[in-house]
Amino acid sequence: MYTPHVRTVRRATALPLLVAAALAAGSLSAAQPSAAQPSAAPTARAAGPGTDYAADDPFTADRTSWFRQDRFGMFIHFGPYSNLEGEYTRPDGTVCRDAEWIMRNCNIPREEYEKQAATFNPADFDAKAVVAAAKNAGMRYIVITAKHHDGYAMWPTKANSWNLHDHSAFDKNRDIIAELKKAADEAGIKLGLYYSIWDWHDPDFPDRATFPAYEKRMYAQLKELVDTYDPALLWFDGAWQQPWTAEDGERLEAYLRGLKPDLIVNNRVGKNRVTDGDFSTPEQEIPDTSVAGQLWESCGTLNDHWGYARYDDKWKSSSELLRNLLTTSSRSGNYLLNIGPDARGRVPGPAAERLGEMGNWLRTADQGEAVHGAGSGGLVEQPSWGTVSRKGDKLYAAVTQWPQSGGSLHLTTRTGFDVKQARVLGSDQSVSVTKSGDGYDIKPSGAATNETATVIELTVDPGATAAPGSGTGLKQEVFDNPELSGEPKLTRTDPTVNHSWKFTGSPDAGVPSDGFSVRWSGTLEPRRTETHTLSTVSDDNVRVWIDGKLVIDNWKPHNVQVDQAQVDLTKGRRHAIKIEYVEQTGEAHMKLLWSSPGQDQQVIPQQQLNPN
Ligand code: FHN
Repeated sequence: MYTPHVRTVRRATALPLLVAAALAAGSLSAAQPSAAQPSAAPTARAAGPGTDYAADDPFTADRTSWFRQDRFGMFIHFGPYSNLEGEYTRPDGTVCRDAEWIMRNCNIPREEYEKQAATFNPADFDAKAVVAAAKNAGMRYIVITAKHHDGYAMWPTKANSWNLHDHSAFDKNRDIIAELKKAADEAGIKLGLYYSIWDWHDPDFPDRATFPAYEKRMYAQLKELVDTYDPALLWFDGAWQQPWTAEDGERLEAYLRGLKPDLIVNNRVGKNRVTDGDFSTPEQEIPDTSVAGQLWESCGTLNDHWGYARYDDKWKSSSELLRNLLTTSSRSGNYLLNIGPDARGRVPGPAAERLGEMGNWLRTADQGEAVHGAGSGGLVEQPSWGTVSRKGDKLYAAVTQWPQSGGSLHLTTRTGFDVKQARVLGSDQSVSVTKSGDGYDIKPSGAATNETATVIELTVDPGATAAPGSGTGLKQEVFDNPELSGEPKLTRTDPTVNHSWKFTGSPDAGVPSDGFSVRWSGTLEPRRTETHTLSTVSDDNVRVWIDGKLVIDNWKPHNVQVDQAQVDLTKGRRHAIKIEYVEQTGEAHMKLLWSSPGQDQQVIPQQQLNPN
């Protein structure tokens, strides 16, 4: 159950008071938003000192397990922009091209855009077929645009009449989000909903003075979506736009987690930072390494557009798309690959073709094991000839540059481990693995099995990993001043250093939300003898000592920042650790994570920490 660690009576999850009242009174009309709506800001009751919004560690929480295992999802951009199929002919006869941004980038007058939207009739949208295409591709979750920037709701919202039910030529007895939810549930596919905070259509959006009226309707719509469709994930967008602020994001995220504690939310609920939501959202790119401090998902298009554009034939090959998927998995990331249905709701043929080819490759010889449930191949350096992901005692080397006959592939190891067995998936050729220099040489005896990537499965013994410890946490001293001075306001054992006090919270009800400091001390007990990467996620000052040596020193006020240090730790040994942290003003965050070649990134767990 998500509840911020509230040590005060007030709760961070209260619906903004005015919104709650409006919803209760049913005063959210289906009519177009009008200035007549109460414009008072819907302000959530401040959670106040003692609130901690970090409910769990997304790297290990049951709540995020499906997301961390599934790895591959379908993005669907579908809305009234699809009705134009990427082109708008201006009154002067010139043609303007865009997809989901067509209203804005082609300067279509509001009335004209509304007029064309009234003809939108995706009668051929077939939720079962879309879900089947996703499942057949090896996709395990779907995220569809419930509302994009044009503000048009793809479900029968009561917040206004700018939606597929009230403003289209579509069958008023149908609800495509409900159809998709039903089909996804039946197929065992998770459903996520995309929601743009930025709204071009709602007159109250852009101006901070009227924004509260928009925000009230937004909260109401989001409650509709959660209550009606029970989405596993909310994919926010458009939050980069003013007047949306990090504080707005804090309130919204707390509200949603109160509505649905197991919900997964992306970082665009706030301002795209490592402390916003559960995962980072690189777009049309794949980060060079795992993202420090947060889960991540790279989203991309099949051609050059998110929404349907009839002329866009720049379809990426299934090989390129599969290599993107293998790369994201090898870095513990997810890949959210987009389709844009046409005006009738049909999946474009070239899109369906590529998804089918991707699914075929993943099913062939169980090559999908290199993706589903797999993650960083941390035991080795990522090679130039392909990617390496890991799943338990298996390493999956997806080779895109097969060696010449008699040649070998070199893997540089990052830690000591043995290779017990090696085989090429889909081939009975022999594979020899020999120790060589800083790692292993892998020599396959036959040819590559396909053009995309040939997968060599290595069964490894990842070396000695100690059993989980019996730690209780670190000694925590909290000071109600920003100098760590005087007697601590309170001293206790902190199970983990995993805190997001944000703007309104603090370590205790008796400690103000600004101007406090914390010292943690004790010992850290690694489970593997390796060079560990320690990561702090902090706002403001942070310093970390290991065995008396200062290894992280960011001792100045700063916005949310990740700092890292490489430290050699020995299994079974208790290394002294001390952390000092200061919250000056504004947001407050302090998290301590670790990773190593044999340890995936996580908040350092309680059982590996001791107060002395
Ligand atoms: O502006 C949107 C864009 O239309 C599309 O929805 C992408 C997909 O993530 N997000 C925004 C651009 O970053």
